Amino acid sequence: MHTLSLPAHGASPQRFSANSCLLELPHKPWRFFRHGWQSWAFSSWVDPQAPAVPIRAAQFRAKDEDPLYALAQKHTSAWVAAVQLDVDDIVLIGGMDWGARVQFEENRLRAFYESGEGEWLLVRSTESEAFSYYTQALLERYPRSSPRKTPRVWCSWYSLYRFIREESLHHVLRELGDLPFDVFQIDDGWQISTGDWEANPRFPSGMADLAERIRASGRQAGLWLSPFIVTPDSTIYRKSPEWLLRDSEGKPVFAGRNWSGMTYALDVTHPAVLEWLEETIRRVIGWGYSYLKLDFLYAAALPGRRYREMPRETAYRQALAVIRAAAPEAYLLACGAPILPSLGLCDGIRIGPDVTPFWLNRALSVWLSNPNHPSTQNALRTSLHRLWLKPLIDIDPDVVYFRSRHNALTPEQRRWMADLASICGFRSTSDPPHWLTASEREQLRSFLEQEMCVEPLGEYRFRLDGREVDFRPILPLPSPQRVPLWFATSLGFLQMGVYEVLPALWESLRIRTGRNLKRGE
Ligand code: 9PG
Repeated sequence: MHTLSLPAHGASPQRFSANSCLLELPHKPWRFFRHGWQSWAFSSWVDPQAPAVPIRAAQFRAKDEDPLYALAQKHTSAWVAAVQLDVDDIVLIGGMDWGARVQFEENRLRAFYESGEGEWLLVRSTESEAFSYYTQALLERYPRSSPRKTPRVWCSWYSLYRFIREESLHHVLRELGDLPFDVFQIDDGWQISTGDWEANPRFPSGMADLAERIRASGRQAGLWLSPFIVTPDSTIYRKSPEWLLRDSEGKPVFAGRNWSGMTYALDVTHPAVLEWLEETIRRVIGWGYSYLKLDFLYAAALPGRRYREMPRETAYRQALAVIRAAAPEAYLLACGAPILPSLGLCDGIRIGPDVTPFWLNRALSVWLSNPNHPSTQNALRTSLHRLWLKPLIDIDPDVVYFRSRHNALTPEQRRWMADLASICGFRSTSDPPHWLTASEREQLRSFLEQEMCVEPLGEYRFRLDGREVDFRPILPLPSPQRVPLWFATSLGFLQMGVYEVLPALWESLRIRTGRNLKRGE
């Protein structure tokens, strides 16, 4: 155990190697900066004196948190943490290697690597300077993968959800007209099952045909895959059980429940899994897709027993490197991804949970103590605390809504989303043009065309083309409320059903019956 002494404010950053180290603080810090493990995981300044509150429903812990620390009493941060000692007085400790964690203990910080030694950076300065030292050090260690222009993306998820079919996508593709999107990305719902990455019967012409139509419209074709998880109905789960990651009792490692049901992690150190991964990626590239949204990536780094024993984030990194090698030219967007081990291999990364056509799912998020759960407020908060990643990788704060139809967000809330996307420089939406009024369509067009002049004004405030934007009111976590678990989950899923599932189902039905053609074209 390495004991650190508090650096002087403004002194040059210290770099050293250690397995674990302790830093005693001179007094109780005002705030603790907690960085979530994967894209969706809560990142924010928190009150270090208030205990860490675990997510109440276990079904969410595998998916929304690093399960190893999901029940920890201490605030636990992945790779980097910071404390605020005074005005403009921040102490940051950041791991440079995979598997670094920092915990807040009473009046000290305990930083450690899950296995072996690694390098650390320790600095005391203002918030922006401290993070920028860390970012610069990471940039030297993990240089950007060859720079590809950040594309403007139309993504099918946040309007059509799992109810996509080829006719609906053909229809949206036509009606996008000359809106300046670089990529048309097909999300979850095209595959036979999670694990069988072939077109399902709702795509009778096949995925290569769809890619061809997208490219003929002058855009790049994008496709969603979750290559490290499988569901029990998949061929892999049924026929190659040895490909699954196992826990200490030999049971498949649960990777969380999503829209396809219960998911399980693959053991990505198994040579047969790596071969299958390579072949799967080559196949979709061969169909004509050059933008891949790779989702639920954390599954490869879940704790478990592996075919080849190695630290879990190393296993993840090696599997991602196989994907990169199979798709050297493609734009790779990592989602649900452990942040640090994705650097240098992916082009972009999601930096917050999913947005929703409402501000907050109070039941699933506040009542279940799960600030990682999809909700626009959660997405904005976590993304705003990860802007320091921008020099390292394209940062995706998720799509922006322009529609007022099927949407409970206020114009001010939609403005915050668009402003954050402009600050990140990653622009995308899922709104089908026929869901937009004429003026909303114009807002979308200018959002896609504009290059905003962004001036940081300190503490989550910005000047955008001369207009001041203050994100501070949206940052605080709502105070926790105790509500029975069954009630919270029922109400939470009901809210998703009303705002997300029903409009998507309705749209899918309309397309099938051909009624869209009168209104939309
Ligand atoms: C597709 C989606 C979209 C989205 C991703 C990811 O069940 N869940 O709680 C749950 C949470 C997030 C989630 C999906 C399900 O989102 O971030 O953009 O691609 O998968 O399934």
